[in-house]
Amino acid sequence: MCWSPGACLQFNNNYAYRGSVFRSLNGSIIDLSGSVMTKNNAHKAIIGSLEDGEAKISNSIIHNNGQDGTSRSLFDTFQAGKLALEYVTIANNLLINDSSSLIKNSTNGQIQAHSSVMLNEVGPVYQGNIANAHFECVMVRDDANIVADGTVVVVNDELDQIFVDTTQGDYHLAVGSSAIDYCYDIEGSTVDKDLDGKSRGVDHSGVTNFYGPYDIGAYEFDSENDDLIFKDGF
Ligand SMILES: [Ca+2]
Ligand SMILES: [Ca+2]
Repeated sequence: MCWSPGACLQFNNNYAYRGSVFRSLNGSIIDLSGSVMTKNNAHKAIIGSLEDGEAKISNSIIHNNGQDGTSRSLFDTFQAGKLALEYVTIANNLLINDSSSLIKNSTNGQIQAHSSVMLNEVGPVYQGNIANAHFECVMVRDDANIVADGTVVVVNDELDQIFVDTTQGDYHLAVGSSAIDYCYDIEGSTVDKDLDGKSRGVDHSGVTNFYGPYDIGAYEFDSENDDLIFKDGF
């Protein structure tokens, strides 16, 4: 548990050749919830390298990594590596070029991404065997290589239409964000609070539900407080 709502775990300014935040090897399991990962760099797999190991990441924000412009991916998997993302916000990461991807599945790894904002600034979200990856309730810039039976939506919205203020690292959802009331309750999900400890699945009366009342990414839109901020700002 975290002593206060928000980012319990911070992974900042790490560098490694491969996997600057973690490497999951030979059956090890990493479970990260409530983390913010920023300003990390690596030659390959800025955040995590899954080498016959597993990682589950939920209620977390992965932003402004790779600013030295050397990395080809945020995550790599090798052999039987497994990566599961749930309620994760990914934006503003700098990968090396169009042959980069947020997730690279080099061999036969298993990828699952649910209820997440996964904005790919260059290259696709995913590279690898499409049969081994499942994306459900995910917002992307480009859906190349993403399995067709998932609920994935391509958006062109500017960052300040989606989030409150990314220049200040604030990835709460902006008023009118397309991430609000986006998804249904994913089967098997164990996440019932957001990164601030607020309930998931709050049905905002002013927003038509896209697939359902659950917001995607690290935060559920707080209609009471976030609307007050909006009103104060005007
Ligand atoms: Ca909602
Ligand atoms: Ca609604």
